[in-house]
Amino acid sequence: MAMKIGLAGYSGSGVTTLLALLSGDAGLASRHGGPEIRSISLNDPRLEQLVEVFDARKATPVQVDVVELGDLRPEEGGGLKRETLARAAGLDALVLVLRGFSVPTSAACRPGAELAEELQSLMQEFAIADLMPIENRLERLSKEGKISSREAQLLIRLKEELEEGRPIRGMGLDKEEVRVLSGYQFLTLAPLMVVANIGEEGVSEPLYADIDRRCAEEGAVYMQTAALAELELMELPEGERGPFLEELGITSPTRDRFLEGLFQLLDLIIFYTVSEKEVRAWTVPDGTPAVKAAGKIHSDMERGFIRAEVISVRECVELGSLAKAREAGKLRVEGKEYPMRDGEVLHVRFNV
Ligand SMILES: Nc1nc2c(ncn2[C@@H]2O[C@H](COP(=O)(O)OP(=O)(O)O)[C@@H](O)[C@H]2O)c(=O)[nH]1
Ligand SMILES: [Mg+2]
Repeated sequence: MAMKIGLAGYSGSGVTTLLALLSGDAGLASRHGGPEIRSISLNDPRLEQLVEVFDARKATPVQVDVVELGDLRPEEGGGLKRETLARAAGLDALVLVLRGFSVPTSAACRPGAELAEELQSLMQEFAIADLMPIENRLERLSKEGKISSREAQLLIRLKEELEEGRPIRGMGLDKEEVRVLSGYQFLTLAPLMVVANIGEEGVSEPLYADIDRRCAEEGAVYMQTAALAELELMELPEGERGPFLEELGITSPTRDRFLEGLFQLLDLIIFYTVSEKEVRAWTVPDGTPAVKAAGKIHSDMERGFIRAEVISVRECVELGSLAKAREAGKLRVEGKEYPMRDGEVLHVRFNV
């Protein structure tokens, strides 16, 4: 299953422009329909190398589904709107887009002036949206005389936190508590990335320090983009973009930095499976036991796991095949608990 990332921000902050840039679908930016979803795949030189070495017929990169959440205003009396909740179901991370560029129609707006305030205000809205279903549920539980139940007691703790404007994610809930809450789709529980859409003007050092510090406090990954300008450059042939990107201070494309940021936020690594039929990239949290990584490929592989054969992509490319790697004694044999690291080829021996 592809990762699912939610994109949200105040209207006019550049959410759709960012999605257009991330997906390479420039036409999206001028469409003004409802919220959209795009699947984007990771540029992955290691995958390309493996495809070449194995002469594979198919290459499957890491895919990320990016969903615009759309309208964030709470439904009267009950949390986020039904459509918004549906789009937010099962998010792996939440990305907030802040408007840091000036608009000609509002003279009062200084570029990047209030990034930290805008973040604060967005988080406040999410906190309110998360509060509403809690209040409704607590009312029900109280009427039913279940206010001392574990669920009610947990909800009361969440309520106190949210009323202070603090996100649930910072509460250090344990796995069991998170499981109890999984039906609610709380947005302040999702890992957070912040994208400041700062436009061509850039952002001053003190403002940068301010928003950077706020994000660090929230455990959020922070990045900057000039979404519209970079999108306009997409019209140029790839080879001609360099100097213009440099002028904008863009060292690597937003799309790449966005995905890097996500990987950092979710502590993910990539491992690969290889055959002539298909070379494929998979993501798991850093240090995931080999048997769980195997389960990601197929549940039978987890159930009937015998051992893992592991080699780094670099060595695998050098040696040219798994058979040769085995001959050269470079294919390591590892057990169930072996912690997977970034950039390894995994071959699972299993029996069901
Ligand atoms: N100057 C400037 N305008 C931008 C930038 N990003 C988006 N815009 C413009 O801001 C307006 C709103 O953008 P849009 O992506 O539709 O915002 P959304 O409402 O958050 O989806 C559009 O007219 C965009 O062209 C930017 O980086 N600089
Ligand atoms: Mg939009």
